[in-house]
Amino acid sequence: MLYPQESPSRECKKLDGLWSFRADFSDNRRRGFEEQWYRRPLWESGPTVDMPVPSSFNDISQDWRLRHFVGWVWYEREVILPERWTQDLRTRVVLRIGSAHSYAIVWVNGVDTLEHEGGYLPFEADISNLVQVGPLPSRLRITIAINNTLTPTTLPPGTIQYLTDTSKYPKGYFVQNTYFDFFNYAGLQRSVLLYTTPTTYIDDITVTTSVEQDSGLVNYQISVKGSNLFELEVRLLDAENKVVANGTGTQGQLKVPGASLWWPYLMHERPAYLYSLEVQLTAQTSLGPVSDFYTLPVGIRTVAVTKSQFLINGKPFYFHGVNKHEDADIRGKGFDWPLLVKDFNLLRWLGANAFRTSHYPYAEEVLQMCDRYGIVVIDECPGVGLALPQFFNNVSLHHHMQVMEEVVRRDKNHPAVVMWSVANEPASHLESAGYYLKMVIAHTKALDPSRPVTFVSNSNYAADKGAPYVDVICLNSYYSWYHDYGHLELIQLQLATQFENWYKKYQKPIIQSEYGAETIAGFHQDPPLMFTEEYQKSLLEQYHLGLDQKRRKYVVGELIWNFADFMTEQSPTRVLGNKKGIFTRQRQPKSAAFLLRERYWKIANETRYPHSVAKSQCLENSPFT
Ligand code: GCB
Repeated sequence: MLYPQESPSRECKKLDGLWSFRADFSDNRRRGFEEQWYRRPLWESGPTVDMPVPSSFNDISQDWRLRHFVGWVWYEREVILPERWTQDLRTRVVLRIGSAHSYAIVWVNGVDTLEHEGGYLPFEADISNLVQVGPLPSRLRITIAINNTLTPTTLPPGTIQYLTDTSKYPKGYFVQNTYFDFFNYAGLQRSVLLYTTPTTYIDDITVTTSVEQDSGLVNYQISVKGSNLFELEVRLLDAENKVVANGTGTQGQLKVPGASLWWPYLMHERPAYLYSLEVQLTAQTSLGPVSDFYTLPVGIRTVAVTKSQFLINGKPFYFHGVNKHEDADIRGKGFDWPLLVKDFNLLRWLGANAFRTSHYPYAEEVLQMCDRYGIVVIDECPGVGLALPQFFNNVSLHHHMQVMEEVVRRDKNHPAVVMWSVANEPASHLESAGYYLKMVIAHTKALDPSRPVTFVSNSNYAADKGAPYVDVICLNSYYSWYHDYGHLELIQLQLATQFENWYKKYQKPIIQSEYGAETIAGFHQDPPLMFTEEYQKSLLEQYHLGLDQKRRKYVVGELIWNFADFMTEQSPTRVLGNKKGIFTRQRQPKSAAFLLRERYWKIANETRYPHSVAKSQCLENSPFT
């Protein structure tokens, strides 16, 4: 699924802004369907409120019931289309929803148009038939019903628990149980937009790259829909807009002698080099000729895994980075440009070269920034909270595979994405989980043979049933936090044992994919005590000593938990959310951020190519120091 883009043949109309909104508070949450709220303007069925899009709906209003709402919410918006969209029958009009968590039904002018299961991923429908009827039906009413309920077969899974003791709970009382540690924000959290293409159009482009001696090879495959009578021209342009290779047809290989490779941030003096692949389609249709243009950024790079290394462009790559969440005050998981740019400025300040999209695929704009800034991504699907045996069933497995298809289809062309993660902390000691993970991983590898695949484990090395199928072992451990809390002196020993056991058994590179400590900004205590900034720093220091023992051997990365504080469900162990951030939720540094920054820049200077460049140069010359 190509990211919507303006071009000489395509127009985009973003529907960001205020939508009408109504949560269905009826007992069975189905009044909206019973009364068919999609048939008429939403306000005619009852009171509506203004709701910004993109945003989660939870933290916008003063109504506590909305913050914790479980069930169907309704969004509606009217749009006026330009005449050329509705009158020119060579134009195809598409409605695209960036994400709707977790199940969505879409009506256009009251007509059932589209359904989608799963949040965090885009879906779209050709609505030309609905808008190109009769004289000027240029006013369009879009209604979107979204259900945020998590069940044993959604991803992430959850359960609905009815509490039936009438001495404690009112009749019909239920709670949503989740098995992950972030707030289940919902709504239209990414942009909704309309875009056009010609009726014969470039439907998809798949690019893979390799390097042969001095040349970069760009393999492309283009899918065209709408007609079989077409021609395709392909041009590859360098960063100065000079054509460096060209081709024709639906597939081919472009050779770029002396190619500039895409390198991660701080790994090379010229990181994140991007070419542009310009695709031009010309076709004959019954209504006359049409053309379509699409430009895809392309980074030429290779990824490979050995028994003990993660290689990018044939050189050992060390992930020194973070885990993130899409999370901020008020907007929840709603996409926000200022937040995005601030986060990338912080990542670069920190000297981070990578992050994991814990625990779901992030907005496409995030990955585009990663391509442009050289921030390497472990792209994780929403396979989080697979904690109970009943979650490993065939329906879930089928859905999980479908989700991986959608993730790979959306993100396959990003050079920044170097590995897929199919799950976080599944109950991988179960036999059923072993089979399940084997199937999802095999499916993902078949979808994309060019990238390694992993899942993130917190199981014991001897018990884990999924590890045999991964390319890289990713381990979460919280020594001196959830185990032996307060005993910082045990971290090095326990970490060494963890690494040695796993490496001895599997002989695969290992990433410490999570470690960290809950820290309330402004809490201080020396000698360090839990929850203080000093304790977070000391815990990190102990981990770093342990990591350095194995760093040049087979440990290929460390990702702190977490980049920033983030919201969770309420619980006695969470103080307004998870506070393991090295930045606060408002993106201000805790003391640990400075410690990590010193470490990451030091590691960056040690692992930079070509080595002939003065080692301190990247630190000294960086505009971000
Ligand atoms: C984990 C989870 C992450 C949690 C974190 C914590 O292992 O992967 O989602 O937020 O621990 O802070 O407990």
